[in-house]
Amino acid sequence: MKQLTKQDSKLANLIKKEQQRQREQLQLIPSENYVSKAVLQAVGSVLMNKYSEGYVQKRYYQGNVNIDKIEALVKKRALKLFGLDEEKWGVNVQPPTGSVANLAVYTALIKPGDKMMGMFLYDGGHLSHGWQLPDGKKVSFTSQIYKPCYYYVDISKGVFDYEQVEKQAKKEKPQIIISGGTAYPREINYKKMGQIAKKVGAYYMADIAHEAGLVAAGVNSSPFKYADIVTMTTRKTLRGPIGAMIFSRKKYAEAIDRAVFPGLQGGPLNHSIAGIGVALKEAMQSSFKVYARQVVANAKTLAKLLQKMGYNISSGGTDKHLLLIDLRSKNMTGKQSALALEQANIIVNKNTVPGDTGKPWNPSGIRLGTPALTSRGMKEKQMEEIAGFINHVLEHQTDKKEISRAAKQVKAFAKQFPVPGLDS
Ligand code: DSN
Repeated sequence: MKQLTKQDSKLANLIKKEQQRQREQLQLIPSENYVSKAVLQAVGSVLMNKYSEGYVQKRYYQGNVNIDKIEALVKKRALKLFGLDEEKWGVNVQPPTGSVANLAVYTALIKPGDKMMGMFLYDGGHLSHGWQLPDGKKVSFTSQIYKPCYYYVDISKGVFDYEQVEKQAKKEKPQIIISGGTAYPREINYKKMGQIAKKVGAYYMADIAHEAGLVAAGVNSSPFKYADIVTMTTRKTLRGPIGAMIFSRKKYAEAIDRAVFPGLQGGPLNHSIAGIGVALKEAMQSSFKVYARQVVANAKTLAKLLQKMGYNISSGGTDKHLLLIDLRSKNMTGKQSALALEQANIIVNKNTVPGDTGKPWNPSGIRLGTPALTSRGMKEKQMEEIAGFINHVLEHQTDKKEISRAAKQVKAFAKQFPVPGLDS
């Protein structure tokens, strides 16, 4: 940071403050992680100087000889990591985010006004799967273009009843069915979802943004056998930089490429694509499997411990990297609890829970995840300490003295664990 500090100390200082924050706080937002130094170097490279509209060997501008090789390599690695046959599957690595990737899929496969069926947001779905508020307000652009409908968890269990999902699909007759989202703690039955989509003549898109790293490591099941399209972001459990990928059966690949460029975007983020390539190589190592297994073991441990402390864990536990605490039985709110935890250096996000009666900006739950903590080398033993911190802060959330005492303890605890990309 020497050059930056000399040239722009204001910005350099803010970046240093963020580095400090990432060291001193416990990062439990399940969609966040720490990339390696190698990923940071690729993303901070001169690749960002180049415009590369188009695709490998089909660019609109000259000078893409190296970019072509990079994009081809990243695509090859992406297919290899998920065990896909290049003859049967295509992959587009250019979307800058998951929402853009999803929009590209809809643009390629369905028409404006067509129906999309996704997981209800309060039950763990995502904005880009056609979210509109229960009062009809079309919050996501996808719900303005397409007609959204949803499937729901069984409120008493917090899990999907696939017979109900099938009934709903038969009633709604959507053109595309989407699984995945941001806050469903259980594995999705991809086989069942694929069968339901087939029965109603819909495309099946599995959005595995959250689970991508766990699927790659074989720790969670894979949707590729059953889905027409699989989308994912690269920054979550896959531990890459911000970016996204769209995997599609070969017959849809050309339409999807056209939808990404020139349909929705111009020049791709070459630096980010290279960073994704580095992360994909890292994810092929046996150490990544160990990491992914530990992510899930940590989440299960945290869920069990919090349950023992009297918290209502949505669906009774987790199969993956995230858990959702329904705070209604404790007479706590998501917003207040997340703020108190932040003051104590524990970073989570407020979240809606199944059957939520609160508002999205003050919902009844908080969402916790273990990918970032695990990247810092934390294991079950540390989850015990963290569960203790969380419980203590939640129980004393209006007690300023207790919160500031906890903040000091959490900071000292966090600083013992190196942050990848910064300290290792
Ligand atoms: N913002 C992401 C998450 O936190 O789950 C989803 O896009």
